[in-house]
Amino acid sequence: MSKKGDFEAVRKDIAELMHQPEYDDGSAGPVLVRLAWHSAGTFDAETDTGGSNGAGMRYEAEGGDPANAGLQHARVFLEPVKDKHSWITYADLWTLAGVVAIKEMGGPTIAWKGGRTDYVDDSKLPPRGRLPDGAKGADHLRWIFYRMGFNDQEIVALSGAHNLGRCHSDRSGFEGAWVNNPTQFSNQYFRLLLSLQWRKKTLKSGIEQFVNFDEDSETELMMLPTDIALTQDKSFRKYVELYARDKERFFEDFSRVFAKLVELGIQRDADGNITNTDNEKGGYHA
Ligand code: ZEM
Repeated sequence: MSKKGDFEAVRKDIAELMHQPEYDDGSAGPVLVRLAWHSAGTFDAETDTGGSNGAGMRYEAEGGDPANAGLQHARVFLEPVKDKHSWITYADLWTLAGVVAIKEMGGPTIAWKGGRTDYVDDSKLPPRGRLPDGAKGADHLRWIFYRMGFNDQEIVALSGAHNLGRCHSDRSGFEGAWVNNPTQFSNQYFRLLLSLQWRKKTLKSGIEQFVNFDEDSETELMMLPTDIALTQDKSFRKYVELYARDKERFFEDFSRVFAKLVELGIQRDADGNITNTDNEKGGYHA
C-alpha cells in the first residue's frame, strides 16, 4: 500500500507488469492502451455523457458491449496494482495505465492528471454503439470522433495507436497486427499505409480486412477498412502523409490528443480538482 495520491508508485508498478512473456507479443502494453481508449471514447459532447470518469466498464451495461471484448485481459493485468494501491480509482488506474504503457513502449510522454471517481451516475451511462466500427469508412469515423469533439487531424493522430498490438479473431473478428514490431511505438503504421499495396481479404468468418505480405518480416500484416479509409479521404490523407514523413510531429500531436482523450467530460478547477463529479459518492455503485 502506497500513500494516497502517490501516482509515481502506481506508475512504477504498471511499468513492471508490462512484461508478459506468455501473452500476445510479450507485452500487456497494447491492450492497456486499448482499455484507456475505450474507457474514454464513449464520450458525447452534446449530452455530456460517457468518458473515463466512473469506470463504467466494470458493469455489464458497458463492459459487456461487444466492442469491449477482450478488455477483461487488461483489467485482470491491473488487478494486482489496484490491490496494492487500493486508494486509486479504476477510472484513474485505467487511463494512467494507457499513458504509462505508451511511454514504456517508446512513445511520447503524455500529460495526465488524477482525480476521477468510480461513481457511476446512471443518467450519464453511455449507450452501446459509441465506439467506432472497423468495418466502416471515413463518414463513420467523422460521426464517431466529431461527437467527442475531435477534428480530422486528431482522428488521424489517434489512429496512429494502431502501431501497437493486434486484432484477435475471438475479440473483434479481425486478425493480425498492423506493423511487424507491434510493441514499439512509432509512425510505422502511417509509413506502411502509404508504402504497401493493400488488398482485400475475406476471412473464413466472412469478415473483410486488408492485408499485405511483408517480405522483410515474412508475416502478413493487416489494416482495417477504417485504416484504409484514412488514405482514401483527401482531408485525412494529408495528415497520414505528414505523420509518415515526420515522426517527431506525430509523437507531439499524439501526445496532445491522447491527453485530451482521457480528459473528455472532465472539468477541473484551477488546482486541477475535478468539479463535475460527486466526490462524496466516490465509492462503488451496485
Ligand atoms: Zn483500435 N482497434 N480502433 N484504437 N486499438 C483494435 C485494437 C487496438 C478501431 C478498431 O476497430 C480496433 C483507436 C481507434 C480505433 C488500439 C488503440 C486505439 C481492434 C482489434 C479493432 C477492431 C481488437 C481485437 O481484436 O483485439 C477503430 C475502428 C478505430 C477508429 C479509428 C484509438 C483512437 C486508439 C488509441 C488511441 C490498440 C492499442 C489496439 C490493440 C489492442 C491489443 O489487444 O493488441
